[in-house]
Amino acid sequence: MSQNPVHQTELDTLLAISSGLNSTGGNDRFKNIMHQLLSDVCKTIKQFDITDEEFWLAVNYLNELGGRQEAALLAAGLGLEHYLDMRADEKEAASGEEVGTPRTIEGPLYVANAPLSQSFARMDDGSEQAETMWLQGQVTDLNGKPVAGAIVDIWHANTLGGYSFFDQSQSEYNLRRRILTDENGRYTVRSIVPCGYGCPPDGPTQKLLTALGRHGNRPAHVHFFVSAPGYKHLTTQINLNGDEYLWDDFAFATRAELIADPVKITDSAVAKQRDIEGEHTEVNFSFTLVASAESNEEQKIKRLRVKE
Ligand code: MBD
Ligand code: FE
Repeated sequence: MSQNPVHQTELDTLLAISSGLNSTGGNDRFKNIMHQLLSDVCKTIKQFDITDEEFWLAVNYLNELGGRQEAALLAAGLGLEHYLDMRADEKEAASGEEVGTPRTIEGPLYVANAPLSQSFARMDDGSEQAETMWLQGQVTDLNGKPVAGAIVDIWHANTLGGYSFFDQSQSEYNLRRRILTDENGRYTVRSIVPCGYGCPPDGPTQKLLTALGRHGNRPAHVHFFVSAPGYKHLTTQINLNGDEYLWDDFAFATRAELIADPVKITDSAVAKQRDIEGEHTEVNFSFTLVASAESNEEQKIKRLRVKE
């Protein structure tokens, strides 16, 4: 089928003007990106013969997404945040640099400036009837040398899969702490075993996922930022082994190297030593950091974050 050259020229002209290519001001990179994006959207409209109704449904969906502050949640759910990790991994592999603990997505639920403590912290406010989690590990470099004074910034959900701040029913900074590693590079926290997260069932992200025949669940996980002067910033998570969604995460964040095996501690002497009432769950996870070549690698990527 031959396309009408007149109409093609008309669309080309429209897209060039609408993306600012014919204007003097503005940002060139942004113009070129918008031009590609608009071309792709028009191509899709044509290919699927998108109706006016479908088009306005999509436009109003964007309003709904913004209204519920779920754009970053959808970016995770569509695998786009994971795609950024894939690209970062690829670049690292191509450069031949040594790698430490693998990265995985930050997700949309971080809150900056959680309480900072030395070596140890209790993360939960004691308000929930939950299994106690004793989480500990070491931060080392590629040679196994301990990194003292690293900041391990930890955040996770409660037993309902909710995160403090976003879940207004929780106390401020509940299940969010920053720990400075001790002289042996070690960190320890007492917390509660988290449950997996599920997208708000009445929200726009879940609505889109449902239309794709997908669920919006994540396995039980704990988020980490690990940073220290002279080392590349690490954004990662661990998954607790045994969760039904372990390899079916709607946000694609699971990696084999990031699975931790929860251990049931029944020895009352150990519990007493930790000042824990009875049986509890221990989780061990250690991190390997890579030395940074440039100081900007020591910081987490720039992104709008709560309380930052
Ligand atoms: C989460 O807890 C999360 O970590 C991600 C990536 C998306 C939604 C909820
Ligand atoms: Fe999470």
